[in-house]
Amino acid sequence: MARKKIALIGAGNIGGTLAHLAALKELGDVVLFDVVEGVPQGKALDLSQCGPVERFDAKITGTNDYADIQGSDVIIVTAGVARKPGMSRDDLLGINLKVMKAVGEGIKANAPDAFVICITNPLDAMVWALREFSGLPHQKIVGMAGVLDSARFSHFLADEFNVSVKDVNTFVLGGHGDTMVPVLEYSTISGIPVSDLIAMGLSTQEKIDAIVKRTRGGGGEIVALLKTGSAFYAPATSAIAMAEAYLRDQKRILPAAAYLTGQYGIDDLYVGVPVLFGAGGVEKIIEVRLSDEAKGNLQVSVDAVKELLVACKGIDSSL
Ligand code: TXD
Repeated sequence: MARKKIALIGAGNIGGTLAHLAALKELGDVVLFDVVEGVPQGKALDLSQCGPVERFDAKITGTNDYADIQGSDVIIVTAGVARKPGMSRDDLLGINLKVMKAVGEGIKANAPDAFVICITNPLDAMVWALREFSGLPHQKIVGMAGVLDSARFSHFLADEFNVSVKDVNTFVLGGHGDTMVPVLEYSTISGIPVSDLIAMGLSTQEKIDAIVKRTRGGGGEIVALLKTGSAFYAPATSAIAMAEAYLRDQKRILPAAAYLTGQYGIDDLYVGVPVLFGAGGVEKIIEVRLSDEAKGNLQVSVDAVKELLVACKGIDSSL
């Protein structure tokens, strides 16, 4: 069987880490694409030289030419710019929307059969726009946020209860931003709901509320510490889990920004929900029962995503 091919559009912090992880896990050969000349080629060469030490079989190349992504099985998109001081959210939206247009056209022309994972922010709007520009079927393109947000939530809970992260399962739904919805009723430690653990006196509602708040601001906390960029190790790890679920037909249920057609009462929008991932891409949207509070919070999150789409349509009249 021929090796799979993974194209990474954007060879920045996340792109480089994605390439490293994909090679270590031998998911396939890797093509790093960026508009900046030299960077994808340099990173590819550096990463290739990990091979003799780690003993992985993966060809890693760097390019500035979309033709080199031809035949990709998976494409992970991190291309774009991050918000800089003095830049409004709309400025960022305008710049990254243009980037999505270029990337979407590159995918459409060269790798229309790929499974695409978008990471670029503002996530829920960018994955929607990338779908529009690429023309891909909706089940073949998703946004990565929920795996990362849930990982943050799980990490904080494992710390609070002083248990292994292996036993913690959490779900964060909704848009990727301050309005995301960590769903407590589906957050468990070895199957024990967090609410039961509170009742057992192992934590308090106040402490869990603070963890929920910290999860929502998880990205900002790291930006404030790094000062020159945003998180990249955990975002890359999260996207690789999604890519692996697709490539190895794992049938994993992971939270992701997927296209909804009425599920959760949401139509024609990309929002974070539990998704069954397999060789078909998004094989099923899982509709879990939600409390009235979670439903209300999800609605707030959906409204925030809708506002971004209105702004996108205002910027690009072809949308
Ligand atoms: O959970 C999530 N979805 C996220 C999202 C978590 C963390 C970071 N998130 C977002 O990912 C972040 O706000 C950014 O929008 C992306 C990428 O983050 P990264 O840390 O990798 O950013 P870098 O290091 O600035 O890399 C971006 C690269 C850089 O090399 C640019 O030259 C390149 O994108 N770039 C392009 N590549 C291809 N095509 C075009 N047009 C282009 N424009 C810039």
